Amino acid sequence: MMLGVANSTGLNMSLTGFLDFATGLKVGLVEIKMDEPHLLSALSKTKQRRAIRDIVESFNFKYSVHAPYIDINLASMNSVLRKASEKTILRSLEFATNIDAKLVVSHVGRLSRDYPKEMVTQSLKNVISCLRNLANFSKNHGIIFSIENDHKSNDQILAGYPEQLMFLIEKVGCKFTLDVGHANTLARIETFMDMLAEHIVNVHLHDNNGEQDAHLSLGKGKINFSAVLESLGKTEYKGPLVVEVHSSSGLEESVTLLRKTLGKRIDSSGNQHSLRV
Ligand SMILES: [Mn+2]
Repeated sequence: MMLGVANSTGLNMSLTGFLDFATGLKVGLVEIKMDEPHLLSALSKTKQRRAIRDIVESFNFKYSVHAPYIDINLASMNSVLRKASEKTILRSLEFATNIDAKLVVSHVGRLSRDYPKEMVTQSLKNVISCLRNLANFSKNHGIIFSIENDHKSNDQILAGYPEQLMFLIEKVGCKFTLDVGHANTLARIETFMDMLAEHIVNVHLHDNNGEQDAHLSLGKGKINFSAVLESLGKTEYKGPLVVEVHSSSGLEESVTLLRKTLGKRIDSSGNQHSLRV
């Protein structure tokens, strides 16, 4: 398993600043979350895309790409917004090919609580259509496309519970990013591994108390990470473990804690993304 970290908009760091920080943590992988305004511009401007590629290539990390999720909704009933969302994620897949990232993760989106529950069926049809296009593009470009499990929300979630994820993954033919913190707001984390182990290609780690999606440092909430990592080990998962904590001190503490917990099971060589396809 390779240890990684993800940037987040709340950190308010430049890309170079974050990659310098990750270098100090001695992790092998960085998951680039594209929602930072200076990264979003790479989706529409060639010059900016090249500048970011140059920065990324000047560091010695493996990279994965987290497609934008802010304002993005593949489940929108508004086809103009839905198509713009699909296009944004498609551009993120193109960006991944530019920086030689082999894995992209995307959120699925939600149906607003203001719609009647019956509309979930139509919303799911829309989601599946978008995700199939994105999965096909990924397949043609040698990228592993994964969807991430959602957390508890007042809106109608379509990819939160293991059954929902299984349905989408089978319909679309994509892979799964297990977000352990999100899972903890909805069901027993082990249930996700029991049902979806063969599809997991990426794992996000952060803590919470089971209610809010707080992205706390590992150990600051109620998740038993030793137990989670042991269960994950039993599934023979060998992919990235990406710390997705929303503070720089929290990222640092969490990486230290994971090193202690995992010891030799971490691949720090940075040589190869060990992903099952
Ligand atoms: Mn996540």
